[in-house]
Amino acid sequence: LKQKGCVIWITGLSGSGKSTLACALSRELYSRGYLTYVLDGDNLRHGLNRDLGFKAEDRAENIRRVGELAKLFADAGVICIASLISPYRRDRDGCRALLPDSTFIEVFMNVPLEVCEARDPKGLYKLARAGKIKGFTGIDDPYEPPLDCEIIIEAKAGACPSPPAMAEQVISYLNKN
Ligand code: GGZ
Repeated sequence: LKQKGCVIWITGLSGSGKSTLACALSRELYSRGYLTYVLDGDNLRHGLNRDLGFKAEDRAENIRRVGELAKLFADAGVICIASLISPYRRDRDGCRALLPDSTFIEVFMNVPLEVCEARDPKGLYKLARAGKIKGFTGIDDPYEPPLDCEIIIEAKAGACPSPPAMAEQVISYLNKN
């Protein structure tokens, strides 16, 4: 392998584009000859983490497990792309602490709630507003934005970067660092 393993940790609200970025990034890196693997929160919740719900302790355990898993991939030399809401700073910092310096790259999807809610790809915000889902991040559950992350993807209503543009922003960071 001509690459060094690392973890690219994508955090942000539901509907902020985490999975879209993870997928675009993985494809683009693959086409450039890099080995990647995507760990997606929503997918893992159907298998490895299917015993977990959405209260704070469960989210913490979800993030902890995925952090440990991501570390194993990075140890094996893979560029591991993890996309989870990971709403608590403490939990994200716990994952960072598992990895050698500069091999944990935190990417914040800085997308206003209004934009995520307008997208509402799975209709979950609508259900949360109607009180049919309780403890939905951004509605009646907290999201703590990173204070000091490596990359911020900015989007606003009417100004959202395309998936390839988001991927390029991450790749240019990786190339520089
Ligand atoms: C947040 C929820 C909830 C609640 C179900 N809060 O956008 P999605 O649908 O496809 O992805 C979200 C996913 C969140 O899983 P994570 O493992 O990323 O969450 S965390 O990091 O906070 O542990 C969303 C769906 O599950 N979903 N209920 N109450 N998102």
